[in-house]
Amino acid sequence: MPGGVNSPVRAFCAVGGEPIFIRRAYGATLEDVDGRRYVDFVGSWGPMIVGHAHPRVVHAIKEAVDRGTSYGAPTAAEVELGEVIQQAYPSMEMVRMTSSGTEAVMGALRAARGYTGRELVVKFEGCYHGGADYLLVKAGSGAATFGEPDSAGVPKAIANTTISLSYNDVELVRRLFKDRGSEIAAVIVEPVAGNMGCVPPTEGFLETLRELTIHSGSLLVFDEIMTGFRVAYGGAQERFSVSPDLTTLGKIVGGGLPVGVYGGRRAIMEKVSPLGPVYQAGTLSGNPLATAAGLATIEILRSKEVYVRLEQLGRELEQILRNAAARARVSITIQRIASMLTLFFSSKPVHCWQDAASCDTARFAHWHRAMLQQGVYWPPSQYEAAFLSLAHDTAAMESTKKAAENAFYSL
Ligand code: KE4
Repeated sequence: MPGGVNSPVRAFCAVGGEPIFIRRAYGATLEDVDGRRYVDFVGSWGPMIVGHAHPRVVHAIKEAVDRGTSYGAPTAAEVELGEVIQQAYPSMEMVRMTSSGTEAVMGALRAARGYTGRELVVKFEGCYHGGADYLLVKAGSGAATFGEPDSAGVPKAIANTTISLSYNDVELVRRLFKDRGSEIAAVIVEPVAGNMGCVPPTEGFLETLRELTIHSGSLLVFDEIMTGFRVAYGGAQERFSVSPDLTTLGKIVGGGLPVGVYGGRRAIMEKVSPLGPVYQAGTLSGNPLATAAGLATIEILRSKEVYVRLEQLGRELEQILRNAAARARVSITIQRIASMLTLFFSSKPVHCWQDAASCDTARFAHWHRAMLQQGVYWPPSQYEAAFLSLAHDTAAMESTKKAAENAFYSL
């Protein structure tokens, strides 16, 4: 396997050392193949918000597996999961399930292009929306010019269908829409960015995207694959009261099994095959085991106290890290929304990719190794978000506090 992994970030290239091979996980704990235990702040990159191997999730999967693993036919569970999603995300009048976030994003943007008859897609530097060619695109030479491929193998012609702007730069977006609004099929945005580290939207950013897309007949796509059921039960669109035309979900919605979802206004989704001309399909879409895990996970999240507890844990972790850094006189920035946060090795706030790129990644790598050696498994990249779960108990937070104090002193 390239790099010994099935997804690049797992290879620890950004922090050095060998990736840890995991044997099992439970609650907030990972156990590696040598029996060492870690407090887990990766949570499989977001899905494990109720903790690993939650008894109710395990039971739901065990119940489902005895009835078979896949039928390639509709099931009641898919409809039930669709209804639960619709209740939590009223903007998603119709939904389609896939097996990954990448596929959900591809489906959403193909629907947006099919519905508007336009081709141009706008994204933001530092936001990641999975592996579709036209989204592996970085900003072009001029601010609002066509994108440049951000990966080998992405044809220039494909990159030319995407423009990548600077996150939170309202003026730049306004200028692009003034010049080319009528060509834009969709703007896709992480409503709270997690893939350059946690970067919240500045006041008015999401509202401006909403206003400009309505005015120009373009569609607003919220990629809530990370923020969905994370920053609030109803995601960022509930937290910031901005309603997109299309939403993508993933991660938590599958409870750790492969589920992606896209959906939105009925008029748009009715363009999707077999109802309409926009083709999108998937052998394991709506898989019975994955929908069972997703339903069980969301069921646990439904109670209001859950997000009060996750906010408390987020605040506690933030305070632990701030105090430890201050005691060691290390200058950091922490940015957090609910139970997702990033510790930036930077003395200034991070509002966009340029800010994030100026962080001291060498210092982050040293700190990460020091935390790992003390049994804390932090995301192995400065440009990722860390995640808390309902399973992070007092003992987990206490050992994190000790590890952080030592790790900052070791810098
Ligand atoms: P997947 O295809 O990996 O299920 O989802 C892609 C995706 C789409 N949109 C957002 C906002 C995402 O965060 C992701 C995937 N996130 C990364 C973590 N930064 C997954 C980890 C990995 O790539 O291994």
